[in-house]
Amino acid sequence: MGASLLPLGALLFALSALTLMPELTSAAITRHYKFDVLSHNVTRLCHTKSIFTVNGQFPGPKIIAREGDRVVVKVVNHVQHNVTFHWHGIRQLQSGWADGPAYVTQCPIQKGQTYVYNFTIIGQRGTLFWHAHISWLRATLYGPIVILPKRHVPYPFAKPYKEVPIIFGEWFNADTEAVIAQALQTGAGPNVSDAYTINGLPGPLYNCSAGDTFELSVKPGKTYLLRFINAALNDELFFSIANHTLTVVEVDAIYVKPFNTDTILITPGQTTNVLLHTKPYVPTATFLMMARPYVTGLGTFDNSTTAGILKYHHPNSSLSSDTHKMPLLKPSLPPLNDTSFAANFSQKLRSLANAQFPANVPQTVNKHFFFTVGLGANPCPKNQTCQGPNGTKFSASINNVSFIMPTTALLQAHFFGQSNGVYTADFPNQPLIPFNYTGTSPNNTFVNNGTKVVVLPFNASIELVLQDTSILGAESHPLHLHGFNFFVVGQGFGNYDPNKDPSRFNLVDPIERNTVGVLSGGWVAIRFLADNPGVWFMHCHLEVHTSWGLKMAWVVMDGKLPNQKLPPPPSDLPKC
Ligand SMILES: *[C@@H]1O[C@H](CO)[C@@H](O)[C@H](O)[C@H]1NC(C)=O
Ligand SMILES: *[C@@H]1O[C@H](CO)[C@@H](O)[C@H](O)[C@H]1NC(C)=O
Ligand SMILES: *[C@@H]1O[C@H](CO)[C@@H](O)[C@H](O)[C@H]1NC(C)=O
Ligand SMILES: *[C@@H]1O[C@H](CO)[C@@H](O)[C@H](O)[C@H]1NC(C)=O
Ligand SMILES: *[C@@H]1O[C@H](CO)[C@@H](O)[C@H](O)[C@H]1NC(C)=O
Ligand SMILES: *[C@@H]1O[C@H](CO)[C@@H](O)[C@H](O)[C@H]1NC(C)=O
Ligand SMILES: *[C@@H]1O[C@H](CO)[C@@H](O)[C@H](O)[C@H]1NC(C)=O
Ligand SMILES: *[C@@H]1O[C@H](CO)[C@@H](O)[C@H](O)[C@H]1NC(C)=O
Ligand SMILES: *[C@@H]1O[C@H](CO)[C@@H](O)[C@H](O)[C@H]1NC(C)=O
Ligand SMILES: *[C@@H]1O[C@H](CO)[C@@H](O)[C@H](O)[C@H]1NC(C)=O
Ligand SMILES: *[C@@H]1O[C@H](CO)[C@@H](O)[C@H](O)[C@H]1NC(C)=O
Ligand SMILES: *[C@@H]1O[C@H](CO)[C@@H](O)[C@H](O)[C@H]1NC(C)=O
Ligand SMILES: [Cu+2]
Repeated sequence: MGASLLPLGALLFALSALTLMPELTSAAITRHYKFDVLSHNVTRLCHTKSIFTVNGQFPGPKIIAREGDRVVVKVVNHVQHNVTFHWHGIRQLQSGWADGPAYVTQCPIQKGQTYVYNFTIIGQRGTLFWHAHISWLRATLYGPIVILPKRHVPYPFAKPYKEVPIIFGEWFNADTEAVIAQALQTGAGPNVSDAYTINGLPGPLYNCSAGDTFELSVKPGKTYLLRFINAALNDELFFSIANHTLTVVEVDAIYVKPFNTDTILITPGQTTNVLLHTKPYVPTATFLMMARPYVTGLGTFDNSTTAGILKYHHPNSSLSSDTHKMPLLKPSLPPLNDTSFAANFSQKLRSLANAQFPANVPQTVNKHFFFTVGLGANPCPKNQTCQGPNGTKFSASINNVSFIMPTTALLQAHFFGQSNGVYTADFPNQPLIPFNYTGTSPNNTFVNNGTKVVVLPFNASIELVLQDTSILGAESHPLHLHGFNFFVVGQGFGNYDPNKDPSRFNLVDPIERNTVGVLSGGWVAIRFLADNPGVWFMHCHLEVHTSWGLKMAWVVMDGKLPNQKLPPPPSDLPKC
């Protein structure tokens, strides 16, 4: 088919689609992984419990690939619980069947079943992570994804001496499935975790945990690339290393304009790469690295601190210095509720926006959306007493719709034209009843519910304002969008003002990412191009809020050209 037969519009589409195609250089390879989902007994804080693992590892195995590579992960589920996996932040261009959220893009992999996730990493390099995407199984089923640049393509910063993934988690002595089941039954907030972890280890600040401490042993005068991932279920985290400055160079697999900071803030679902320049000499001290939560909600939370140790060893000796006699220095972390730190930190994040790594911010918008995000309540069933606010049950919603999970996957229903009875396409573009979102809450805090989606034409340019509400307490919500990166073009406190705020949007070098913290008592504005056909989940990455219904899905239709269509599902796609 000659291009000259196409109308000009279609030709432009074809050209822009071409630039999205993977560069099929001989260097691109297929990386094969096998994930056996197993139960294992693990001991932390002197408490042994059975957890789900991949291949018996906790945290799970690291996936390493280069930009352009294909990744094939064969999952075999050996446990009683249903499972799915999500490759968090991977764009899944035309591979929506591999995205993973249960009942959104696939039915779960049941006991004894196998499913092969098969996708190509296109136009991304940096740190991401994988995690289970059903109920609260991601509590222990998670691990890093490291995407190296294409061979012979350097980082836009000095080559680090070593690279170290550092993945934060949340340890519960209790069974996390029992914790969320109990909370949904009683209507109360779920029991909180017993510890935060660094690479699965709580560290020395907890009882019975000093032996489970992450240690980073470094040489003086070197640069280390630390790849931070927040895989905690329900908590944003501040992190700092005593007496060391961190240079942020990448978030969510997008390079940023480097900046120095003593402390980073990382929400669940976010990743942050930093350069750590070690001191030019071997200091006579060891240094704690510590993480503790940033919390804005009114509920109880785990206010504990996880710690690891940074220690130096002599470059020409395999012997570490006698660290026992040395002082152990602690970093100082911001107050647990430091929202101004959160606002300032996110302001500092800017895309590189250069010729090699442009910020392709949509300059015009086809469709505007305004979504409130926040908590609410469900009435208590008549024969029960509930332990949520004022005897109700906790809930959460977007535009007052608390999302009900379907019993079959949305993507299958969409692809085979069987949406009837599964979902409706009437998700509201804006709140049905406007109110003062960050002022005094309305008296009626009950939410509506449904399995509602927004349907978007292919290549629509979207602007979405996410507005926190103060219902049952203003709170920071890390919103995660599947299938896309978006640009964070604006943020502010209070209510978004559609007349004044857009004039201050940054359409030049805004940060591009997949998870953004909606400011507590404020809003963020994001833009993205709906260039990926499929069904894409969007939800708060605080797992408790997702469980309460703070989630929805976008259905992006196929485009006209063959390479703008979602291919049919793989033959081993699980059935419901
Ligand atoms: C884990 O511990 C329980 C109780 O202590 C025991 O019954 C079970 O066999 C152990 N499981 C594994 C996989 O070792
Ligand atoms: C993965 O997908 C590619 C492209 O569709 C296909 O050629 C390949 O056979 C698949 N691999 C596996 C193991 O399913
Ligand atoms: C939650 O905490 C309460 C109070 O400590 C306890 O009674 C309950 O058993 C816990 N629930 C779970 C599922 O561990
Ligand atoms: C660590 O920082 C503290 C406070 O800034 C300073 O007093 C101390 O000398 C530093 N120690 C080392 C070993 O760098
Ligand atoms: C954490 O919370 C507990 C219980 O509310 C309180 O006793 C303790 O002082 C708090 N710890 C910190 C470090 O804030
Ligand atoms: C943060 O917490 C401190 C101590 O609990 C309190 O005094 C302060 O008012 C809080 N700040 C905000 C912004 O909520
Ligand atoms: C309340 O009613 C529901 C549905 O009618 C029933 O399933 C449940 O067992 C009842 N609960 C109690 C505590 O009676
Ligand atoms: C509970 O009800 C009281 C009295 O009606 C009201 O003042 C309060 O704001 C309510 N609390 C919540 C959390 O809804
Ligand atoms: C909304 O509530 C805030 C806080 O009470 C108040 O400052 C603001 O004026 C209110 N805005 C409007 C439009 O009423
Ligand atoms: C909430 O209820 C109070 C007392 O019943 C009433 O004075 C107030 O106007 C109500 N507020 C709204 C926003 O409906
Ligand atoms: C959905 O809302 C209806 C009406 O308020 C309520 O009866 C039902 O329990 C809700 N369903 C869920 C799953 O919350
Ligand atoms: C697993 O998923 C299937 C399909 O949705 C469902 O029918 C079944 O009840 C689930 N099994 C468990 C143990 O949750
Ligand atoms: Cu949330």
